Amino acid sequence: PDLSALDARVTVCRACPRLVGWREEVATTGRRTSFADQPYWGRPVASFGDPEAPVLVIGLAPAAHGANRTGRMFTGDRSGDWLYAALHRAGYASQPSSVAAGDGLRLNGIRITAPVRCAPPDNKPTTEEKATCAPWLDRDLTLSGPGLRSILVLGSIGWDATVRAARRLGWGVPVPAPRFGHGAEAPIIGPDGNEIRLVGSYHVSQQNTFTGKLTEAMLDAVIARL
Ligand code: DU
Ligand code: SF4
Repeated sequence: PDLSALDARVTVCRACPRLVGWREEVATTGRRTSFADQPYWGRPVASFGDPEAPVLVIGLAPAAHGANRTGRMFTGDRSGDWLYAALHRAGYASQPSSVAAGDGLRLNGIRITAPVRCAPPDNKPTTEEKATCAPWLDRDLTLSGPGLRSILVLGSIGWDATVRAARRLGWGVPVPAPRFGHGAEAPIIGPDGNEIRLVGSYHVSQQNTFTGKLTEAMLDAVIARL
């Protein structure tokens, strides 16, 4: 599927006034001292990885000083350190770290996207912002859907967004809607009648990894199910 046109379009979206203001403020006057000598991306973040991937990872939204700085999903922050290390252990990532868009990292068999493409204040998009960004996820899923075998969703916001998107696209979603939890699993029937395994994981944010709510072993175990 040709995801490059979608990626190009999403990166110039300005549909959410509050998020446009925030992503640009962080990128100009709000830069972290440790990154003060770097340009910040400050725009919506495209999906990243293998365009033919049978496995999709769906997070939440770019981090203000992570992907909003580097321009690549989960790149340049602690969440990404966790995620890419795990993807490397599982053989999906060519290297264990993801520090900058030009670091040579390649993903094989996996692609990463998010239901909200701009960094939100406090990592909390509003209901309206989630709805405004939903068509980008729909398009992403439409293009990758026929070849999809599984989707790893990090956190409940991504889970609900994915379930709703699948419904809108007319994919087969169990009723009642499957509920999020770490290790939750639900079968979804994709556009070609392909069964897509939806797998939930606690998000790789520091809130979960620092406190031990999400351990490396727990993350490896859900990735092994993809
Ligand atoms: O130009 P390209 O080789 O199609 O790569 C575009 C983009 O996607 C680049 O950042 C590498 C990444 N990518 C990947 O991670 N894994 C693939 O199998 C193909 C592309
Ligand atoms: Fe556009 Fe999504 Fe960013 Fe809103 S969050 S401005 S819809 S890319």
